[in-house]
Amino acid sequence: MAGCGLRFSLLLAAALAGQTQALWPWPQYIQTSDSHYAVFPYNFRFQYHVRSAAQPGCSVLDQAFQRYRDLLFGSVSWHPPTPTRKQHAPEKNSLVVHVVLPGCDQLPSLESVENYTLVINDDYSLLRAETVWGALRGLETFSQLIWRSPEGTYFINETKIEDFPRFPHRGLLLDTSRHYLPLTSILDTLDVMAYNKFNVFHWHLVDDPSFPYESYSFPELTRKGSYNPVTHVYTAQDVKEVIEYARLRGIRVLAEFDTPGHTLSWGPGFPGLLTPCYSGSRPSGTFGPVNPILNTTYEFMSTFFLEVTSVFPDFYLHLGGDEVDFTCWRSNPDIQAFMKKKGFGNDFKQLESFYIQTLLNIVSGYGKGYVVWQEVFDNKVKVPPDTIIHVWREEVPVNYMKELELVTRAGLRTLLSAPWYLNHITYGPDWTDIYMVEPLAFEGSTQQKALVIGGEACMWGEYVDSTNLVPRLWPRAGAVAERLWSNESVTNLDFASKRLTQFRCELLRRGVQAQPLNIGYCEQEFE
Ligand code: CP6
Repeated sequence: MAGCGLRFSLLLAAALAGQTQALWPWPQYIQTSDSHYAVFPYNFRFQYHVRSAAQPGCSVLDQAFQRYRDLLFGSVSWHPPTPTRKQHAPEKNSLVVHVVLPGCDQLPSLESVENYTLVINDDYSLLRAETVWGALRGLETFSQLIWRSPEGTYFINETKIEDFPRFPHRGLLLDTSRHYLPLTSILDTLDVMAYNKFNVFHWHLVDDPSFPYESYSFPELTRKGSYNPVTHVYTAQDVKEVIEYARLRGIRVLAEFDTPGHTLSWGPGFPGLLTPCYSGSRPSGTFGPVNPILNTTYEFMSTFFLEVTSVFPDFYLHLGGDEVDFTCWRSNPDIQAFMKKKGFGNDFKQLESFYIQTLLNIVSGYGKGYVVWQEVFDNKVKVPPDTIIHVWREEVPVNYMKELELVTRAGLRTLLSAPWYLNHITYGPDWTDIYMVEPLAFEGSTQQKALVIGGEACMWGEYVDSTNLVPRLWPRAGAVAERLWSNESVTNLDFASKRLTQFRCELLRRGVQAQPLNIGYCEQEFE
């Protein structure tokens, strides 16, 4: 990386002089020049290279070509302008796309290769990628390179980009339990995720307040657990639509069904599932976490997760395991007796471990991998070595950097979210703290650092619904997106600030109500 600093500062100067279009996230390697080409919408087309493994009929790329054409030039039929001045720049009338491996009908995965090379020069304009997923990333970059002169002519500069993600898991969590998010909010979010090169939608589907997931094995869960079983549910068709919409954008859907805590909404639809809390010697009428001492609980979980396994095709499921409150378990005499029988003493972490271990066995029996919140590791649950530990706590029991050190020292893979809570807002430019996090700034070997597979921005839903989701997400989530995609040397705040401000204006132009970063204006406001 010795040459990186110099290359970077030269580009910085060029970008600030307004010669380079603002790219977000910043690519790994880029070389540009002042010479540019005109792009005429009525002439321009995306083309498959003759030797590309993907050809017309490839759903992922055919549809991406259409989307990017619409984004760039508008979807209304385009009339050639009468040029007021003679156009001196040579013309580029196509982008040739060459994909090496077939796979248009597959799903993206943690192992997907997203590398691409984009070359725009006198001889050709070529996007080359190993996979369709890499081609999607390259198309997004291509769309960010095109700029428009005040007269309305489109241009693209001579450019060479070689790009790849720093981390393979770049996620965004939406919580659809605290507030129901309409399907359109989710789909719109997937679009903007793709603009930011995010590749995992972590769907925190259900939680204490509501159960909007429509279960076909246990329809009562939805009927009794959703805010409204007609209007506030995700039907099987909705879920299919989300998964396909995400796939077409190279985004995985990581479904979370959080247990044994955060499950109050499951109770009414499956009586007996939750632990009855006691007040003195009598049930108080309130309920706690899933009851871990009953066979019926595990029978239920077997059936429920068999369904979930077939509905969500990603290899991974998120099984939660966070914030289990022991008060209710402690109050219940049956649980106390079970603890005694098992020799757990007074250590409820062992009971929690018993539950989680049994659940993990069920789910791994279905051939799935899993992600769990960090408490599962903190509470010393014996987990299979391929478990992914999701770090979310900032300071407790240890600082999150220390937690990454401990998890990776145990040889487990990990995801970082602790510094990336987008639902937390403060006055002022609060994206910079998010941006300046260095995920590998912990004590550890190279092997340990390689176990950090990425991270996720989280939008918990207590104070967020479809009215404020978009401006709260964008462009702030972009700070996480760049941290997870770009080279670790990309940390200059002035450079980031200029590009993110411009990217936010581009989001407005694309119809995303992204909030301002600071004082200023965009050319295309309020469209
Ligand atoms: N809901 C669930 C939440 C949180 C978690 N799990 C949460 C709590 C505190 C903060 C951030 C998130 N709202 N189910 C923890 C992963 Cl600061």
